[in-house]
Order: sequence, then structure tokens, then C-alpha cells
Amino acid sequence: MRLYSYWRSTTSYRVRIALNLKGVAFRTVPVNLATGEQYSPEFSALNPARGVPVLELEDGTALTQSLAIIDYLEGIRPEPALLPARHPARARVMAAAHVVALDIHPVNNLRVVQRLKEMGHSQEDTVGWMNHWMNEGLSAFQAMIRYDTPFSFGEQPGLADICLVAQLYNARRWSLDLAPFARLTGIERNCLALEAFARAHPEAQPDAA
Ligand SMILES: N[C@@H](CCC(=O)N[C@@H](CS)C(=O)NCC(=O)O)C(=O)O
Repeated sequence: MRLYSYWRSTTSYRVRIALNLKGVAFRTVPVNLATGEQYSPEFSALNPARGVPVLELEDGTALTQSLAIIDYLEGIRPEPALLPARHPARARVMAAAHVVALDIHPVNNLRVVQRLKEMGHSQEDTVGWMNHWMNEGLSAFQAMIRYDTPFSFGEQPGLADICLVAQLYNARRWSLDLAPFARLTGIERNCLALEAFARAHPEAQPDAA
């Protein structure tokens, strides 16, 4: 399999972690978002939404949307499970993951920040914007998870942890004050101690600058 990815992309980071946890071998194909490679005709043909990640299967099928890709991986390689099998536990893990994937990420995406700049906002404004939404979302996430387990919902990492760790990388990148999020940084520490997470870290990627 080939993973079209950008080292700093949090959505790519999510999929790298899931691939590693599932033990699925893949080759990274870097897509440089900083120079606009996501807009090239070749990449647009792979993903009309012009974002990473894209997971290209051995038969050439291109899968897009990080959570859909992770759902595919869960389907082909059920162990280790990234979501509880039963509801309501499953819905609760998914809800926490969605806070990151659907509430924080879309309003902080590169194209949104670029649009804000086109509308006259300064770099400082856009960093304040991103940190505002991360603060809101991470506060909700922290209130939604368990308080007494090594990972967000139990003894093993799952989808919520995958989304969290990737988002915290971005939070650090933009110097969000993480002092109110000690529970989350504790989970992050536990995750990054695992090889599957460490190997997926942005700075361990072949295109890291
Ligand atoms: N909802 C999609 C978002 C994909 C996406 O937009 N990824 C970002 C990187 S984290 C991207 O490629 N942005 C390019 C841009 O905004 O131009 C997913 O979860 O895969």
C-alpha cells in the first residue's frame, strides 16, 4: 500500500499510527502541502477533495478521508481493535474522536487559514484562531474521556487516542498553552512510548524538513 502523506499533516499522522498499530506495511509518498502539491492534476485525480492522506491499495483503489481509511483498516485487520465492539462504549469513543476530526480540524485546516489571510487577517490572528478552536475542542475532549486509565478509554490505545496525539502535535506547533490539559498530555506520553506512535511522529517522516 502507498500512503500519500505530508509530515506535518495531522490527518496523515492519524492514518500512519493506525497502519502501524495494525501492522500493515506501507510506503510513504510525500505530498508537499507547503508548495501546493495537493492541487496538482495528478493528486486531484487521486483525491478530488485535494487533501492528504490518500491510501492507495495494491489494486490501485484510492481511499480518502482519514477516518474512512481507519475504518477500512479496522475492517481488514480487526486486531488490535481501535473501537469497542459494542455500543454505547463505541459511540463514546467515536464522539471524542469526532471532536478532533470534525470540530477542531476542519476549521483549522491549511486552506481555511489561507483564506483568512486572503481576507486580510494577520499571521497572529490566524494563530489565535487556531488556538481558540483547539482550546475549545480539547477542553470538551478532556471532559468526555475516562480519568483513570492509561489511554482515553482504557488499557489500550484506540481511535480517540490516535486523533488526540495528532492534534496535540499541532497544538505544540502553534504554542497552545497545554497546562490545562495535563490528562491529555499524560495520555500523549503513554502513546508516544509505543513504537507504533513514535514511528508515525511527523519528525520521523522521510519528508520532514
Ligand atoms: N477530513 C479529511 C481532511 C483532509 C485534509 O484536508 N488534510 C489536510 C492536511 S491535515 C490537507 O491536506 N490540507 C490541504 C489544504 O488545506 O490545502 C481527512 O480527515 O482526511
